[in-house]
Amino acid sequence: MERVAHRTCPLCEATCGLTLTLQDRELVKVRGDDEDVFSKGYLCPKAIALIDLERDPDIVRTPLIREGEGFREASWDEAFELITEKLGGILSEHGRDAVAVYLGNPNAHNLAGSLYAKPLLKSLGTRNIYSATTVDQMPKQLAGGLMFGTGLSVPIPDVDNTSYLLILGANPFVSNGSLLTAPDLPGRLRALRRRGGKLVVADPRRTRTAEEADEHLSIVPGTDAHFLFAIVQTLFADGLVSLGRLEQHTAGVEEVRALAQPFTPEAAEPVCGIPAETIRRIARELAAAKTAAVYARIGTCTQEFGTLASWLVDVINVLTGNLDRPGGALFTKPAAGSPTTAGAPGKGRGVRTGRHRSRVRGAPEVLGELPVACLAEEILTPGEGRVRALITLAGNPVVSTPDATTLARAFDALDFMVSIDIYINDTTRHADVILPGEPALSRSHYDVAFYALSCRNIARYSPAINPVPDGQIPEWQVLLRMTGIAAGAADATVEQLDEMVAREVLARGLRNPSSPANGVEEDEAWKAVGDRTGPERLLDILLRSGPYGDAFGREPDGLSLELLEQHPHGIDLGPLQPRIPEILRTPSGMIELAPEPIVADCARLSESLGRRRNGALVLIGRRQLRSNNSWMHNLPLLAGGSNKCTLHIHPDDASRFGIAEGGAVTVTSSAGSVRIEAEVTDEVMPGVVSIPHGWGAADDGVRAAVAGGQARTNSNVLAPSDMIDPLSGNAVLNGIPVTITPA
Ligand SMILES: Nc1nc2c(c(=O)[nH]1)N[C@H]1C(S)=C(S)[C@@H](COP(=O)(O)OP(=O)(O)OC[C@H]3O[C@@H](n4cnc5c(=O)[nH]c(N)nc54)[C@H](O)[C@@H]3O)O[C@H]1N2
Ligand SMILES: Nc1nc2c(c(=O)[nH]1)N[C@H]1C(S)=C(S)[C@@H](COP(=O)(O)OP(=O)(O)OC[C@H]3O[C@@H](n4cnc5c(=O)[nH]c(N)nc54)[C@H](O)[C@@H]3O)O[C@H]1N2
Ligand code: SF4
Ligand SMILES: [Mo]
Repeated sequence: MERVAHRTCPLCEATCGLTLTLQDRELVKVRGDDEDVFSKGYLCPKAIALIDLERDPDIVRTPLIREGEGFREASWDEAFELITEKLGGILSEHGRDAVAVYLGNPNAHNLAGSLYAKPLLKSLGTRNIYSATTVDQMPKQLAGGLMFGTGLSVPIPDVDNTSYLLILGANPFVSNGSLLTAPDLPGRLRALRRRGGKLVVADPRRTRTAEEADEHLSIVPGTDAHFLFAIVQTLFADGLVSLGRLEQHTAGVEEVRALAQPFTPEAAEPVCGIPAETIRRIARELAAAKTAAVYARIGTCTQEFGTLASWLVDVINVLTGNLDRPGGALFTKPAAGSPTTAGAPGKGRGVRTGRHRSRVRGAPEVLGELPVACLAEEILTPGEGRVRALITLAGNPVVSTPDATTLARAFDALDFMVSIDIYINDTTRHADVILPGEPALSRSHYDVAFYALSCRNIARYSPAINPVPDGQIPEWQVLLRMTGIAAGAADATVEQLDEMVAREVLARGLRNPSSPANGVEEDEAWKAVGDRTGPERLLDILLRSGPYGDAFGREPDGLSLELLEQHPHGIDLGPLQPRIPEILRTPSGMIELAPEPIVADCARLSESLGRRRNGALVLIGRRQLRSNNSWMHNLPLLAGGSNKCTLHIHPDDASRFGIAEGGAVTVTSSAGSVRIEAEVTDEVMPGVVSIPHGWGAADDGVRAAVAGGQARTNSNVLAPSDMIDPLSGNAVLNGIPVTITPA
């Protein structure tokens, strides 16, 4: 029987609404949902590949247990028994910190990870928590946290209304946006230009986004902080600083003025490669524009000065009076689960780092995590406190994080490893047990993470459209079973554990002074939630106790899951509104423009002002339209064509190093060496080479027939684990010194 269902795409941060056609349970057609309140029909090629994802024969659908070099299928009971025995043994013999966890990117894209990973971490009680965040956006979260007070205090550029947008280190025409949830971002950026606005892109590559912009600035990798500081210096020197309404809410302006002094455009030019007069002009344009926003993403985070660059982005937004005003950069007010709507408005505990440190190199904890660049050494270095067991949850660190070769070796040295994952890939092939989640269409969906970062306030829920296949267990239940095991309560039922989690989330919601449900009786609220269970119950609680919530009946017109169920195309809660001072959670109740840890790191940046490029090469990455980090190369609808794992190299460098188009090249860094095919192109600037990340390269024991048939190189073999941004612990994945020779 043919049927049609509406559903939010779970594959990237854009959260497009999809209209799916199914033949019985089989997905046969994917279109953009024209009636979706947010995406209005937009979709990208990845969404079509949901068809392949549902039917990929290589996907794991039953628990697997290691047997020799391979795996055998096992029952759930057998798998959980083995985990109880092994993990329980390690926990009781060696303590909580002996078990490490790595959380991957898809956790932010599904309700199981978004709602049930936290209880698992809590019951494990380990300090060895690692995630894709420290190869991604940790610098932005830390900078926002220090300035505004929570780990999710991230200003979002008002793309739909701004008249000037400066983008650094992001390529939304390919990535579809990050820390900026805005379906059809390409269309929104074109609309910006159509209404007379200006788009400027700073990137070492002439990306598709740069090609669509009014101006492309070729910037030397890793030097965004120099460039941005020179803009700040110009704003002060030219008397262009004007905070407007934020004046009374901002501390540290004079400190920033002093810090900016050495970073004149003339001093920045030889480091960042952008002419001094261009830097001055951009500063003046930003100040003169009716409204303007600076937006930066992965290229500016995964680098040496990631936190400083991320901080300077919002320093400029503040100094030009564009923070927290329409057309500038504003804070989302999410409907569910945000720390920016928790606690008393206007003041809070703020964000501190270094509450504990990594055992081997002493790297500080940031937002509860240690840098994933430390994981291999924590496993391989003998001694008290060594990591002996690992749980990976929807992550592929052997492909996504630094020094892949050493990390793979470390995983082989573990006493026990569990991977909750749907593929046997470069990471999970090292596991002792693999536990799969259920297919995407068998789960319900709500973007808890991304509606906290969207360019409008949005709420949209998609129910599961297929039953969970026989023999599979929903991922949220897998996580609860693991939670029980970690808590030493392996016999607790999923129902008991789920009720415990839900009671706690409810109690927290009712205690929250910012919640309209603050003070509602717990019994009354529990009754209002009725007999929902699992993610639906948690989501209902979060929505009803959230800022638009119905407060469990007290505000009858407010949000609830039931209301979202009646709106399959989503509910638009309106454009972003100013939230300062209400959103601030710093101890001072002010925007901290010059937070102490950041001020302390500025010396490192000043010292680097003397650096000159001396003909050496640096490596950067790039994303490809028809792929998604490491895990969609096995889908035939996305394979082939332009989706090639090649080394981009400028013609001048190709001739300098004797490299021919299509020729094989050996690329070497301090961490390792790879062989890859060259693609000579002036899209990259001279002195810079680029390899896309996400291509797993292991041959043995991986189950991915389509991906395995493509030429591929794991670029993170080249990323040294000792290169991190010291403040955030984020790995340096862009701007890695390399040498190349024809192979
Ligand atoms: N050199 C370089 N490295 C990078 C980057 C870069 O730009 N350059 N980018 C970084 C960024 S931004 C990110 S986010 C990270 C990503 O790093 P990771 O999150 O470690 O990697 P992914 O490729 O997203 O891996 C996702 C894993 O989840 C599994 N999976 C997919 N869906 C599900 C599901 O529903 N349930 C479960 N349990 N598992 C699932 C996949 O099989 C895969 O193993 O990579 C980072 N690495
Ligand atoms: N098709 C597709 N879409 C994706 C993903 C995917 O793998 N494929 N991954 C998703 C994920 S997890 C994320 S986090 C987002 C990321 O989304 P974006 O941040 O838009 O990611 P990229 O496309 O990698 O763009 C980063 C840009 O930074 C540039 N760059 C590198 N080094 C520097 C530098 O030092 N300075 C500056 N200014 N630029 C630099 C690179 O050339 C590149 O163009 O994309 C998401 N969307
Ligand atoms: S842009 Fe992202 S959310 Fe939209 S269809 Fe493509 S993968 Fe899905
Ligand atoms: Mo990411």
